[in-house]
Amino acid sequence: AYWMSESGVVDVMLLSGPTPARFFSQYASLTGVTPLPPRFSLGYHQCRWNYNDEADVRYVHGQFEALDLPYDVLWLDIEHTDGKRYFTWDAHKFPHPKEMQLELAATGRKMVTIVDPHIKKDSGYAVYQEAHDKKLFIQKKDGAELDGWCWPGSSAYLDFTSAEVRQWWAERFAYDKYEGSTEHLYTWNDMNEPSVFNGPEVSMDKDAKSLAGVEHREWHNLYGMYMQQATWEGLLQRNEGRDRRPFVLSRSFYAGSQRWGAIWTGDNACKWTHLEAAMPMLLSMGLCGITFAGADVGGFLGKGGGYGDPDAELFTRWFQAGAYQPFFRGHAHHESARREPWTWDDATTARLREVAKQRYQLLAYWYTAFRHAEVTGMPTMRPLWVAYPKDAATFEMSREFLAGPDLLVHPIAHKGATSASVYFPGADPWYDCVDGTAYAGGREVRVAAPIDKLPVFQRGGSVVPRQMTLRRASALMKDDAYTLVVAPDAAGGAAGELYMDAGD
Ligand code: NBV
Repeated sequence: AYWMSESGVVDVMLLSGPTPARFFSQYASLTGVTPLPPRFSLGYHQCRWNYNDEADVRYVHGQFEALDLPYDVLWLDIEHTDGKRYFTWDAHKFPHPKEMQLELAATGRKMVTIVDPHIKKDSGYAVYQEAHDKKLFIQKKDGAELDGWCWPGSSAYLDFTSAEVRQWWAERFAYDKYEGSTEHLYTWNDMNEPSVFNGPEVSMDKDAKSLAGVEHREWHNLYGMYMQQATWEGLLQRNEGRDRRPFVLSRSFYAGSQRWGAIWTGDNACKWTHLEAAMPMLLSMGLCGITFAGADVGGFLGKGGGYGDPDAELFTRWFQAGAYQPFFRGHAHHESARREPWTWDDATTARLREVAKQRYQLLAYWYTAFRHAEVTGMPTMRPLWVAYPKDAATFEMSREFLAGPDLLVHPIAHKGATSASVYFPGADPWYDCVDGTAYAGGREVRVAAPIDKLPVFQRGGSVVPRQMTLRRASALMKDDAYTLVVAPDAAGGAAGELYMDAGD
């Protein structure tokens, strides 16, 4: 291997393992872990660029309610703002943002708004004017405020590498500063590479300067992480001592970003190959400590982005895969056709409901896996070799993976496929999660996978907790009973774990 650095010294650390588990805890001791996410954030997230106005939000939310489709969070993209001035609302489309959030919160739902790092240069926009007066923006080589082109037009970029700027940014999330926000509102940081449309490689000039006088080439890869950190601090601080876990999604990340929330893989496209590619991408991110990760379900770029819109088959397969990946969010480009779970036919809606139900049945299992990640650094979504490091057949395998310690998942990522060749690692049997069929370990077997079936198997020797009552949101499951599904190993034994707390 070789490394190249644009700006000086490369620090190389060798982690000695020797087991994968030891490696993860060594890496976590260097870069940190993902704190246990709020439980709602492990549910299904419904996003689109854009949900147009309050009526649209009510319609989408109402459909999930009416059709008994579980979801936890509804997302608003850039058009919800007043001219891409973040921390504001378009007064015509969203005149009553608080009431809207409270209405959704009454059924246990949360909302997320997007807050990007480019700040519109407009003296009438308080966020810009205050940051300008306090000189909190990145500078050009000559010391003048950097000017970059992004969604709002001419924009300035806060220097998130500065602790003082991060604290100032965190204060923007106070309920009296971010008007129209409530404790049910969380945050999405996009474009934080940082993305500058008219800059070199769609970013800033390499010799742009931070407030400490350090060139952009030095901190380029850190910018997104520091922004996510500042946002995270804001969501913590807004509760003034009432300890509530933040949720922040970021597009850009670095080693250590796992401490500040979730990451998604950016603008994928509506193509079978991108559904397939999500697996090695998310597995790689997990190996690098980023365990709360997901890819846009359905593929972000649809018709408008030069691709097709997902048909019922592709969307169903994607939804199945996403339901077993750590961060589960449907998202779509604004020029693509609507693709909420009811936009195909009734049979598809019923299938998608079943898939979402499986996700919600397993929320406590995911929560427990995230608790482990917090304590040990063990990723929640893992390649097979992490658990079977002596089985060479698993070393290059990314067409199937382990969701938590005990579930083997083999998403269908090929058009028209109705069966799959599943490799069952180890010496213990694996049990089909739907019908209980047992498969001996150490063999590859072709299993049926009609459109309503995602091949998922429980490891012999495990106990998996499930909550079997169908609820439309995680908050409503608080007092529901647990069903412990016991899958015996070859010697007839099984063990499992269940971590519970208040969830927030
Ligand atoms: O904010 C608009 C989009 C967003 O929906 C997407 O998820 C991001 O990755 N954003 C990129 C900017 C425009 C992309 C064409």
